Amino acid sequence: MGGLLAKNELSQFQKNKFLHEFNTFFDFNKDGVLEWKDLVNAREKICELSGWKTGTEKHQAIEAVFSDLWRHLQDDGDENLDGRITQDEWLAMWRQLHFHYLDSKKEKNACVEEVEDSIPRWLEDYIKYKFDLLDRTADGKIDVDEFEYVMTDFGVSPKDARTAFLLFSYNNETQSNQTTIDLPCFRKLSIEYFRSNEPSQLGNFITGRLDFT
Ligand SMILES: [Ca+2]
Ligand SMILES: [Ca+2]
Ligand SMILES: [Ca+2]
Repeated sequence: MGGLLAKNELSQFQKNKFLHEFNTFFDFNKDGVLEWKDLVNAREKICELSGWKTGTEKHQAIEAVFSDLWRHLQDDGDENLDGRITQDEWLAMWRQLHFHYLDSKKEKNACVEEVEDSIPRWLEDYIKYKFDLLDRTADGKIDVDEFEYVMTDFGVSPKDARTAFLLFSYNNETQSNQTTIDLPCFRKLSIEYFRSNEPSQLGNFITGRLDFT
């Protein structure tokens, strides 16, 4: 029985990916806890990077995205309701999603494609937000220069960012031009990042880090 539970648990490899996401893209003041002010800092940094001034349509749109994101994170992640999401609470939230995913797969008559494609609303919005953040020219595609530009701003080395992009855009069958990534492809790779326990999967490189083992 213990063996069965352990089999379903998040692996260290998966935990490393979730913690990397937490530390790089959420916990802005690097104090190990996620709070509303981290999201405000992230939001303002992005507005500054993009030249979106307070009161403009773009600024208001991203305010709404971040408010929604925080509400969902609190609902799903803040177990003791103190307005702070610790790393343990963060991992517990992903563990719940992981268990839910494994349960759905076991359900009778489960449609495999639907299960693989199903993620919570907030994660859907978050992936879209990240895509928009990376797509600096707003043409619906991410290229290697855009990826490097944004990732280095989040502390990734230019070399790692470029290598990661070349890896995850490699052999991308959904694109005619293999040097760019569109939203459906980015979404698929992101789901792989949040779900896969297989180090060779291309989605693992979507945050610009090359090794989580
Ligand atoms: Ca923090
Ligand atoms: Ca908490
Ligand atoms: Ca672009």
